[in-house]
Amino acid sequence: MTSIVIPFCLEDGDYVLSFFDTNNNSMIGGNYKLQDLEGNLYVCGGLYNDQQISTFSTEVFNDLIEVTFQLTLDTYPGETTWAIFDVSVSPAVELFSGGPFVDPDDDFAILTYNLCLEPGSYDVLVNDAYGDGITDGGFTVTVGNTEVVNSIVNGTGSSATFTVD
Ligand SMILES: [Ca+2]
Ligand SMILES: [Ca+2]
Repeated sequence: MTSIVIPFCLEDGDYVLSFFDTNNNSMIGGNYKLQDLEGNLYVCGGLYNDQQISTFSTEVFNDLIEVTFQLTLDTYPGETTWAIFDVSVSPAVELFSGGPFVDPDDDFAILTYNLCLEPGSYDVLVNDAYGDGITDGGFTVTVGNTEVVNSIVNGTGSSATFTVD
């Protein structure tokens, strides 16, 4: 994996940062962040479909926490789909989703997705279309440096709730 750092100066103001993905499958394993010299985050992300457009102001720090979702597949990746929901609001809002994956290309793949979330409560749901779970697979969620979810996937699917603060 290659990391690229692009330093630049901005006048105070409002800006838009856009990322596009021509394959419609986001940055699997990758991420981006825009921060100042003190490490304050303005924008971060990495998980999206065809594009991710973020607005930010140089005068307001966004309250964002880096979160990693990791999914381990088995030899039937075509059965697996997943989604992450914001459950701080009612009704819950689906933020991100993925799958089904490609058999056999994604057999036993370990997929890492980096996302940035505001403080709140979130649900992660991993479904299995055949109804027999993911053999020796599962998922984890890490908030900052702390693993807050480590789950197998049983039957038609498993879910877990986690808090970002
Ligand atoms: Ca297979
Ligand atoms: Ca299965």
